[in-house]
Amino acid sequence: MRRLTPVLREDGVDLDLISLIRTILAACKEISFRVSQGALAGVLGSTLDENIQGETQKQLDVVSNELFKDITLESGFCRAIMSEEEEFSVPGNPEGEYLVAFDPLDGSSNIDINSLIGTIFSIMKAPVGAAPDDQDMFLQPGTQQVCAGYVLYGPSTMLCMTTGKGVRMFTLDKTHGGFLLTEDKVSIPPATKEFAINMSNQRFWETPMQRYIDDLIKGEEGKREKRFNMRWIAAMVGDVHRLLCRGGIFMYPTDTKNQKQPFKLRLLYEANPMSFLVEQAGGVSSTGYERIMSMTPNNIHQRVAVVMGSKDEVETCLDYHK
Ligand code: AFP
Repeated sequence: MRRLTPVLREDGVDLDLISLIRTILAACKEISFRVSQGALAGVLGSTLDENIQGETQKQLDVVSNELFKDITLESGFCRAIMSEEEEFSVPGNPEGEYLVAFDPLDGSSNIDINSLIGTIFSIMKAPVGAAPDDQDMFLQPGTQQVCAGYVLYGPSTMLCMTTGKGVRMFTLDKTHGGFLLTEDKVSIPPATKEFAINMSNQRFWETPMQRYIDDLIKGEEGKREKRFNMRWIAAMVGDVHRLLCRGGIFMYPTDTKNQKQPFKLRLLYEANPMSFLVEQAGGVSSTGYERIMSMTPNNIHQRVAVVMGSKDEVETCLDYHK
């Protein structure tokens, strides 16, 4: 592992952070290649194991996790990393400046049907003097993220990223292997007529969410006086990509389907990075009751309720929760 001292460019940009982001993109390009090979790479289907979340692991989940983990740790820029697929954080270089939390392959149920999936990542600074095996380093609010993004493996492979100065999208040019800037200033329209929620859970939601969705479904005949459309990709990365492109509201609210687990989405490597992107693009992100990025996590695999997207629509939804 190489010795790291932060090197700042004249404009204050940390060159180590740029190198770390490049490393992450190298891992994602490799995952993109495996994903595009599908059955030819022999990585479809499930393993015999469950991950720490108690969910069946797909072979591609495991392959992507190993690739992402090995490449980021090998770079030497990370004090530690943590992943949806790992029970504990994994120590890295004691002199590494950064922490990376990631979901190597979000939307696992889409793998075998050749539908949208992606890698989500969040980068934070490692606290000064903290040991690489100190897992509590990761328990920082989302406001401490220095970079967040995702790589979407769709008809084209796209990177969407923020370092806190707006959101940019890039498209992977497979002819020369680079991510080319294709959207310089992503901006979510404040109003929308599109919502995304798993309607099959309706009877398990809290009353405010039931009432809000009822009013959307009533369309022009209800108090909202306009017709709404619904979309559900079953991969947060795909649903959030859509709202970053054309607006919308995405929700995975509290439910009583499983009494032991009232929330579905993970704070550190799903909700926080997506909230950073959404807020940087002019949207709003909340649990329904509080700003997601202000929450101090109490464990590395903590789950939260999520309501995010177009500002006016999310605020309307939050009014139902007051
Ligand atoms: P994985 O992280 O296991 O791939 O799950 C994906 C996800 O957490 C999120 O990306 C989706 O929005 C959500 O699950 C879909 O959940 P449903 O099973 O309720 O459609």
